[in-house]
Amino acid sequence: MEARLTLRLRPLPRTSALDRPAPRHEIALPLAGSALVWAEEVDVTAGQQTCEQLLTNDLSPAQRDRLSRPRPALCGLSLDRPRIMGIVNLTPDSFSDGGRLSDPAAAVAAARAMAADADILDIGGESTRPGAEPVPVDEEIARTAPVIRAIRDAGVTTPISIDTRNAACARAALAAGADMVNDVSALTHDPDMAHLVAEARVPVCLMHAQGDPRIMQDAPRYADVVAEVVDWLEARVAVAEGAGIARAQMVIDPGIGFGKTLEHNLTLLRWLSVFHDLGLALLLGASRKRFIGALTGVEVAAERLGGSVAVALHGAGQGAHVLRVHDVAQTRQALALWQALNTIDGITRDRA
Ligand code: HH2
Repeated sequence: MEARLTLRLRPLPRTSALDRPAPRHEIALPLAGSALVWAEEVDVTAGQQTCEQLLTNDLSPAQRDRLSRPRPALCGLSLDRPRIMGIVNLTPDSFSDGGRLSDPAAAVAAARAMAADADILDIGGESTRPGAEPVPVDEEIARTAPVIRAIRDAGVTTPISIDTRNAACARAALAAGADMVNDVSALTHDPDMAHLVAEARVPVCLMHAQGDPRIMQDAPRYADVVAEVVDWLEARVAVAEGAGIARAQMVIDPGIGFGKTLEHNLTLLRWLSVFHDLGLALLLGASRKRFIGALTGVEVAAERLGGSVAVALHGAGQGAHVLRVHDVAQTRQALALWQALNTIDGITRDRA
């Protein structure tokens, strides 16, 4: 017998530049607190099956609230427009920029330069690319904590996220001046991580992955990738809540490229707005990833700028709150245009 799928709401996102006519203000629902993206129609879905289409005024107050409520500020940043998380990989082996910042002074300089355009700096000392071997935690701490301390000593006040699956590394990073934890295992890798995040009262990104980085791309399989990723994240949110982490501190992420085929990645990107049904802030990390190379034939990851920007703008149009990217200045420029084009008759929260 087939397992029954949970019904989810998939708002159909609209922006001013792309849609005519202008929003009907009586029913236009801002998407997850966005000042630029809204929905008038919402599909009731079971996995990738649409069961029914509703207008937003057919929804219950609780459903409307879940889909539209402004998400709490993240590290002091309001989330009514997409925020850029700039990637600083302090690893010898990251898939697109490994080894570039092996010298701490170079890392600090790169982080300072990136801070001009990034809203958050995401600093990592362990590659989680497909096939990557785990790094001893002492080594991971030695790569990250001193650089975070040096960035703070250099006067950079941009919020810093530590990209780690290990509580000891997160603890050292927070002590050195980091503000949030980005855990690609969604607190499954290290049994101490949930407790640490709860105790430190910092935001945490919970990302979906199927399988460990070493083997995750071997043969990823889903009966319905949308249903499974949403359900899995919902369960991880419940575990995090049970461990004492406030929902206001949580960000969810479908984990593009983590145990997913090209088709899985594309499906999740097309269905991104369904993640707003969990009522949390949403992060998208697709920058330079392999699926962009697979679609375009661009083998060298660092040359996937155009594809990366295209996916970032798609994420913005689906109401993603945080875009995790390597090419920060270029993404900032693209978003500035996207924002300008969508502001003409875009809704604002007070008009909706
Ligand atoms: N992707 C990577 C690493 N961390 N964190 C979140 N929340 N979401 C992501 O999609 C994500 C992530 C992989 O990218 P990168 O850091 O460039 O590569 P590597 O893991 O090889 O260092």
